[in-house]
This record gives sequence, structure tokens and C-alpha cells, in this order.
Amino acid sequence: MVERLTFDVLGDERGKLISLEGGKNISFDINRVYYIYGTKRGVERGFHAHKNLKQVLVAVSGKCTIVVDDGFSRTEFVLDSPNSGLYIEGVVWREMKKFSDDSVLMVLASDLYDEADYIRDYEEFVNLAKARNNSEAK
Ligand code: T46
Repeated sequence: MVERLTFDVLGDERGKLISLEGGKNISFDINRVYYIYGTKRGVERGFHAHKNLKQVLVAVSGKCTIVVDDGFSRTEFVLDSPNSGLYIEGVVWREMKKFSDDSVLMVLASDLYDEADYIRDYEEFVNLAKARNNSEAK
């Protein structure tokens, strides 16, 4: 499942503030936060799926493009605002590209880092995505 999120902006005369809270505007408990910045021009990252991890991606500065693939079709999302997020859950292949020089991509994750949760082989991903889709259809 992939869903675009829009966060409320708490602004006053001093500027803007956005609050992300596990179990409230973020549907899961947040166990890890990491951010990707200083990305060199032309670099593409990701190229993997997760078995169980839930994540919300937010471009807190600058801009980047996220490609998501559920094993059947691919969709591109541009993240270019701190008040917009992309929720990704389930077996979804993701690629990140077109990072602006000032891009800071912050990711909220439901679990601690675990390499065993990654699927880094595209064929293995497609097989698992199709198997999960078939079992959900029954
Ligand atoms: C994802 C996309 C959006 C850690 O040690 N701890 C961490 O929490 C993370 C995220 C990474 N690492 C290590 C593992 C690698 O040696 O940092 C290195 C770079 O990680 P990776 O190549 O997986 O980074 P990306 O940008 O391809 O993918 C990351 C996340 O790993 C992934 O979960 O969904 O961002």
C-alpha cells in the first residue's frame, strides 16, 4: 500500500512547524528516523523492497522523486514539500532519484534497522508480491 499524506502546518508569525506523532498523524509507532542528504547529482538509491517495514518519507528540504512498484505497476511521486509525505507499507519496491542539491529526505520507520527485512533482488520481490496478492485474493 502506498499513500500520499498531507500534514497540518502549525504556523504563526514566526514561521511554520509540523509535528509527526506515532499513532496519530503517523499510523504506526515510530521506532527509527533516518535522513538522506548530500546526495550527489544523478544518484539513484533504493532498489529494494521490505517484507514488513512501514515507512513515511518526507522531503523536509528540496525535492526528490520516489518510484514505487507493487509487482504489477510502477508509479512516480514527487516529494517537494515538508508538509507532504509518502506512506509505504507491504511488499513494495522503491527507487529514489532526481535529488535536488538541497534535498534532505527524512524517513520515519516502524522498526529498527534489520537487513533481513530487505529484498534486494527484483525477481525475488516480484515473486513474493504476486504470492501475497494471490493469498489476499483467497
Ligand atoms: C528505504 C529507503 C527509502 C543503517 O545502518 N541503518 C539504517 O537505518 C539504514 C536506513 C541504513 N543503514 C546502512 C545500510 C547501508 O550500509 O546504511 C547504508 C545505506 O543504506 P541503503 O543502501 O539501504 O540506503 P537506501 O537509500 O538505498 O535505502 C534507504 C533504506 O535503507 C530503505 O529502508 O526504504 O532508504
